[in-house]
Amino acid sequence: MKTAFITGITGQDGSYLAELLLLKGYKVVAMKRRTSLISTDRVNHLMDNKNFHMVYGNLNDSGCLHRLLIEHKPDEIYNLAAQSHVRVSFETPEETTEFVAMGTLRLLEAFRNTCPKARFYQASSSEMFGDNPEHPQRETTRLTPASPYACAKVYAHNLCRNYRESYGLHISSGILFNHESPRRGETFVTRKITLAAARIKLGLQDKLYLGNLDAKRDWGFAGDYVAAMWMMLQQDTPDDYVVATGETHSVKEFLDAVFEHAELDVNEHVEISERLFRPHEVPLLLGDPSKAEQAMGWKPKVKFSGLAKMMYEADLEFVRKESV
Ligand code: NAP
Ligand code: F7E
Repeated sequence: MKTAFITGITGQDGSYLAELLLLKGYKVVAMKRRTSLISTDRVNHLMDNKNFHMVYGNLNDSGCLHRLLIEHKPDEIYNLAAQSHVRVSFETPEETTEFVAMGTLRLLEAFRNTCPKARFYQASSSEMFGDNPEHPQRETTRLTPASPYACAKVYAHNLCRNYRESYGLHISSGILFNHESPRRGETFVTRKITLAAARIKLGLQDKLYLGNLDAKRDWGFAGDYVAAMWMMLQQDTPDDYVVATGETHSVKEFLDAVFEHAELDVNEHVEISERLFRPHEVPLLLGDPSKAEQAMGWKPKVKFSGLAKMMYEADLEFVRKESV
């Protein structure tokens, strides 16, 4: 039985990845940090699985990371933990850098010193392309990060390549474009829209405040994207891959798709708030996933309108249950 070690288990991707690995027969050792409120909603359904082991840890704590890797001897390490909100990274740049950049360095050192035969996945991001107008963006596109979050991800991405080349380690970075799901954090724009639409539909909310509606993103489904993470670690040779749908849509298009499906009027319920604009916007992300498709046979199954409907329907159900 293979053992996988996952950081960021309480997040969106951690939960889908753990499900996938358990189905594939892995033992999953999942690291969570201590929080004052219980944060395991996304993985509570896995707690009874005898192959799922939750352990406390933090990317801030080198000693703890070393101890966990020595104790559990993983075959695969998935580094998903991060302060992952771009706008928040402008408000907490030091904390974001500490977790995203230094946290990755600490985990890489623990990996190199304790279990160098393991395989390592790094959660890199399309935000690293920042405001580079060149598109579609691929593995070779120049990185011009436009936020503290993206700068920290570029550091971690470069460090992973450096450790791979310097020490011959099996490290792959997935440059994942935005991926969403009913488990997406409620402050990311897609989930904010689907949750608000559901609440408006059920008469529990009237207004939805949004920022820049013109930004364009390449949105896919998180369930499809965690499969690409696993595939990367099954390759004989480690490498970096763009994971995307190859389609881009504006925030306005996502809003319209959801409100149309919900039979709601955008003009009646949506207002623009300057407060929600960012100091520096990433105007357009569009990925070219052809390398992932050719090398690993990876293809997204869910596309834009299917994703919008899936998220809205799930939120309608969620809000109904919540309001009983
Ligand atoms: P998410 O939902 O925000 O989850 C982040 C996870 O990291 C949470 O479990 C969080 O724990 C944990 N975490 C934060 N700081 C930590 C620390 N110091 N020590 C240990 N754990 C810590 O993010 P996601 O959407 O699943 O994304 C997963 C990874 O992919 C992240 O690295 C993100 O930056 C990257 N990424 C995401 C996307 C996307 O579109 N979703 C695209 C590209 C890359 P708490 O629950 O305690 O906060
Ligand atoms: O913003 C605009 C906002 O916060 C998308 C993270 O997972 O994907 C995510 O980062 C767009 C931006 O995601 C609101 O200005 C308008 O242009 O959903 P988001 P993000 O910043 O693209 C990347 C790949 C990651 O790596 C990150 O970890 O939507 N927007 N109005 C808004 N955004 C938010 N959050 N809230 C609004 O009200």
